[in-house]
Amino acid sequence: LNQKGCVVWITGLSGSGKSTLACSLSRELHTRGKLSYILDGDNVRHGLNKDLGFKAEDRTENIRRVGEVAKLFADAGLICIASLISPYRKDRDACRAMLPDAFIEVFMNMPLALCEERDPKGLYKLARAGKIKGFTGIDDPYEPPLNCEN
Ligand code: GGZ
Repeated sequence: LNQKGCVVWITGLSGSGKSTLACSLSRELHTRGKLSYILDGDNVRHGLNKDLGFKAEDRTENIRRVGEVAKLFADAGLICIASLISPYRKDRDACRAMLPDAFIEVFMNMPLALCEERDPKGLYKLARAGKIKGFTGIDDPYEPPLNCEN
């Protein structure tokens, strides 16, 4: 494998298109003969991080673990595409600090109103109805990047 590894870290609100971008990026890289691997909040939370919920310290631990695993993939020479809300700037910056020369932060700069309109899983509706507490963008913060690469 003649390939230098890196991490492409996609951050943004639920429903902003992170997973879709991760998937099309991975396909495009494949057609160019580059090996990549997607770490998605949704799938990682079913296995590695199934002990974690959505309170602030759990989200921080979720990001930390995914950052560590992403670094392992990058060290092995893969392009690791991490797709998580990752709402806190300090947590993303801590991941960047692990791979200062090989961390590409991509911000899905999608207005909340559009994410909410799409609401692919009906989660915003539940959050507005108070049936999910601490939903990012509704009653939990999202801190946009100040130093993203896009
Ligand atoms: C945000 C939540 C919540 C709360 C469940 N807040 O659109 P989805 O459904 O498929 O993606 C969201 C996913 C977020 O997981 P992450 O690991 O990316 O989050 S974080 O980086 O903040 O740790 C959403 C669903 O989980 N979900 N409850 N309260 N998103």
